[in-house]
Amino acid sequence: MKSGMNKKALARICADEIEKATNIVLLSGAGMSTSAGIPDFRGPNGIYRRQLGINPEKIFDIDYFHENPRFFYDFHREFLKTLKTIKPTYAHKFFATLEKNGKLKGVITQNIDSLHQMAGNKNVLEIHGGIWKSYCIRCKKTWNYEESIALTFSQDVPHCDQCGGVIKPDIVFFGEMVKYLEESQRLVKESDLLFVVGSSLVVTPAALLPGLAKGKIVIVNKGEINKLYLPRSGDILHVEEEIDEFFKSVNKFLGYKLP
Ligand code: CNA
Repeated sequence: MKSGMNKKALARICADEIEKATNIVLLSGAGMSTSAGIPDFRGPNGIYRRQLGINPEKIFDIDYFHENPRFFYDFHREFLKTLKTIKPTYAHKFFATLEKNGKLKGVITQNIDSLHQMAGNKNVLEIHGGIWKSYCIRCKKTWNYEESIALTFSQDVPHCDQCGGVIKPDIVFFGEMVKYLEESQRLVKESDLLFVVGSSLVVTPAALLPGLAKGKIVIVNKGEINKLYLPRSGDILHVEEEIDEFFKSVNKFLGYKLP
């Protein structure tokens, strides 16, 4: 695993790899959105560092949701309010531009903030679900985005009008199955350049995906990452830089016009 070079040298290597590649895939994590104003989990200002009285890891714990859904909904309302005010980051726009130029085949995201779609990416696999719909955990009735938002802000804990069950957004909690796993695995296997951006690589099965890559892997993450599942013999470049700043440097060599 190469690293330790200066930012400009790393950016040059990265730009060269992008120029050579024809099948780029991005695996993104919460670090990709921190500069937009959404805290991550494990970074220095992450949600896991908050003093909430209850272990913050329980916010997305399915067993705890069944026990105390209000804890999640108090957090979720704040998250939805934040989403109304934010915009895609430089890095989101950079990867949307790579897709527009036929270089990037898809984004596999662990994020639920929809910033990739806002930036213009079309092929986005939200493996941890998203905020687009919600459903009753008892009778499985579903509500679309607008209905879900209205319910979330009109009731402390939204309940089903059909059976009285608790409503849950279609976000994958710890203890639930991820979505689009086979499609994600296929994308990674077929890629000739995999970017892993803003992820601590702690959460599985997302963290297992880079292990399937046959081409080069570029990890851009400032802060500790879990290297346990990374391929031992793979061609991996680890860039420990601030994400937006790094991709600005990369684009100095490529010259893409960003939206
Ligand atoms: P994580 O475990 O919080 O890791 C994020 C990593 O990014 C950390 O190592 C940080 O140090 C690093 N980082 C943060 N900001 C920057 C930056 N500007 N430049 C460089 N590095 C930075 O997050 P993962 O995505 O690995 O964990 C998976 C969880 C987080 C998924 O289940 C997500 O749903 C969940 N999550 C998503 C969001 C979102 O949708 N934006 C927000 C918070 C958590």
